[in-house]
Amino acid sequence: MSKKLKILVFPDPKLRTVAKKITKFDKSLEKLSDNMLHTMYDANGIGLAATQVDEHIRLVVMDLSEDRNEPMVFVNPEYKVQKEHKLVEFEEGCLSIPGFNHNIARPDNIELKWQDLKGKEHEIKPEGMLSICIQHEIDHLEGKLMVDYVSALKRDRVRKRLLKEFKRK
Ligand code: GNR
Ligand code: NI
Repeated sequence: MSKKLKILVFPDPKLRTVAKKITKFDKSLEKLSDNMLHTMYDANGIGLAATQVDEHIRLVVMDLSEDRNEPMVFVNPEYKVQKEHKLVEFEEGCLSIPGFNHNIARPDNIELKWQDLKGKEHEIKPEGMLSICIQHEIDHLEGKLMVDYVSALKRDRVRKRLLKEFKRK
């Protein structure tokens, strides 16, 4: 059975941890990705990085399907921005910053590499939501959050609100 994990909320300093590369492709990695998918579905998210559940390894789960039945797992995901690219804005949300949505500009043309749970390597040029979402998730693995793209005033406002809201929760 999979377990629901606790999602860290900004400004928890643990969200600033840089995640370590995964080198062991074992049962415990499978189990964590199952638990992360369960946690993501329960929270109605489209993606989740291990950092958000206080596991500081380079693991991301995602499901971009309408019916929420196409789980994806990315181990050690990395991307390169293509020379030919535009910045495209999209209104993003984050399970670690509840109630905060903001337009974030990201490159639309990337080359993505990752490994699966068996350690096999994959490479694609993603488009649309996959491109946006994987960049958002890789930011988490680097300790970076959506609030880092907005003004200090907005960041401070959301920080204060969430500190109050999540005090002793
Ligand atoms: O559920 C999520 N929705 C979303 C919408 C637009 C851009 C990125 C995302 S990811 C987010 C889940 C989350 O916080 N992942 O880290
Ligand atoms: Ni997020």
